Amino acid sequence: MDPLKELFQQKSQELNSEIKELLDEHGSKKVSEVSLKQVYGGMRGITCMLWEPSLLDAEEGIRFRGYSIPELREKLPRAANGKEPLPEGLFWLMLVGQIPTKQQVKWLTENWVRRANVPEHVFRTIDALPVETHPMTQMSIGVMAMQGTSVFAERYASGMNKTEYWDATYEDSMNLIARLPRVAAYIYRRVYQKNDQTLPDISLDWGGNFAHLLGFEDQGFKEYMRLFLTIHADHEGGNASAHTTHLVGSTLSDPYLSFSAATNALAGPLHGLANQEVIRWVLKMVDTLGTSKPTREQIAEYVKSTLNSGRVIPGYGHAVLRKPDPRYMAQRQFAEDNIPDSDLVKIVWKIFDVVPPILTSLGKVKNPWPNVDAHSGALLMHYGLTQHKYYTVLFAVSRALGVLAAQCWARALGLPLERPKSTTTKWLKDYLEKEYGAPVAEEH
Ligand code: HAX
Repeated sequence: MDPLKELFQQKSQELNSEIKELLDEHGSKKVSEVSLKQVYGGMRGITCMLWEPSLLDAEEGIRFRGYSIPELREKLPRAANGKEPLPEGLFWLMLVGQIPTKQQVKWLTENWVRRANVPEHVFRTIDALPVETHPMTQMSIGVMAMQGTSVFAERYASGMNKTEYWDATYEDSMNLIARLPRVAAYIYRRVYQKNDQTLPDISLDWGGNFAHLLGFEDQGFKEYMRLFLTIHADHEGGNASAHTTHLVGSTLSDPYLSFSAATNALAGPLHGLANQEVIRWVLKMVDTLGTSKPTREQIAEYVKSTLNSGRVIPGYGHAVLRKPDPRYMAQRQFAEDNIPDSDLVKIVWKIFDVVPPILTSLGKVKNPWPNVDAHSGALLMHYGLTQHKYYTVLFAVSRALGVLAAQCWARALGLPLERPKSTTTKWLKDYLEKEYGAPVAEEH
């Protein structure tokens, strides 16, 4: 058994016993209650799912196994001469709850290199799509095309014992994560580089090699990719891509099926597609205003015209966060340190000055602050990755780390099929009347 798998098995056996005791002793105690507003309001704030890799606090932002993003940038192993964390280290941390040593991360990088071979038919499947198909659709289909290689599906078909589900899920997760940069970069070069494909550089780490496969050898871009792939990896379990992975996986669909579904959730403009939408919106602003150095007043007018046309300001707001997103702040710091003179980056910073008071003045926006997607586009543009329809694919590659670590845990803990209760407005009205004697409106 490989060292990470062995450690995971040990940790999961420990947590399994802990959970058993917890449930035996406290199983019927309440941790959350549900209001009518939450039933109609997208289930915000209902604590009802287990997700071990990370936890989100509305004020403070995300913590991965207890570590904040600034702490991860400090503590996780880095590439030689690099300053940013290696995403491999974060995967290790999310899976087993321990910051890995440099040697452990080296082992993981090398292990993923060995698993990275993508079957040829996956590329032919992608090739069958019109080249103008959105890159996220190509990504989702590329992941699905690998499903025939699922260890979980194969072992399940031959009668796997349920105590071994975690092992097969671990194998699939490791293989899928290892292969993703190749599939994602294939799509990029197919769509934007006249299908001029390149080979992996097996001397590089996972993020560095992804940059190389995309065609970027600049060290600054490689460092940004490592940071990007680390900070987008997980945001606890309730966000749409994570929850989708969990829901689909809870039917014992294998990691390829559930992660492909997650990419479809990520492709929505209120979720991961927001990184594409932000840069489109900023570029349109520059175009409309006719200047690459707009004033705050000009930006404010543009923001108001977007709102007046019934659209959201992309990159702002969040379902849980109530402060500027630390993932935004980490990218801002990276830009301050590395590319403080970029016009686009300066616009992104000015937007941060302008948008929150305007959103607050609407009186309904719960979080007026920037989220992770507000900054990435300006950095990617600076390094020459200008094809914004591709940006969400980068997010997807990163998101695999968190959601697949969580799926390993779901299998190891034997989490059941997810099946919350839904209801109807009629049932709710009857219930309110019965329980509270509340007068309710007549049916229309
Ligand atoms: N611009 C304009 N209006 C906004 C807004 C924004 N950025 N954010 C929220 N609002 C509006 C909502 O549309 C809603 O209006 P209605 O009542 O008229 O429907 C109202 O404010 C209350 O919404 P909320 O409770 O503050 O926010 P939600 O939890 O419903 O939604 C969203 C959270 C992220 C979807 C929302 O803030 C939004 O649409 N933001 C812009 C899109 C975006 O940046 N998405 C990426 C989020 C981070 C992420 O998942 N990245 O992958």
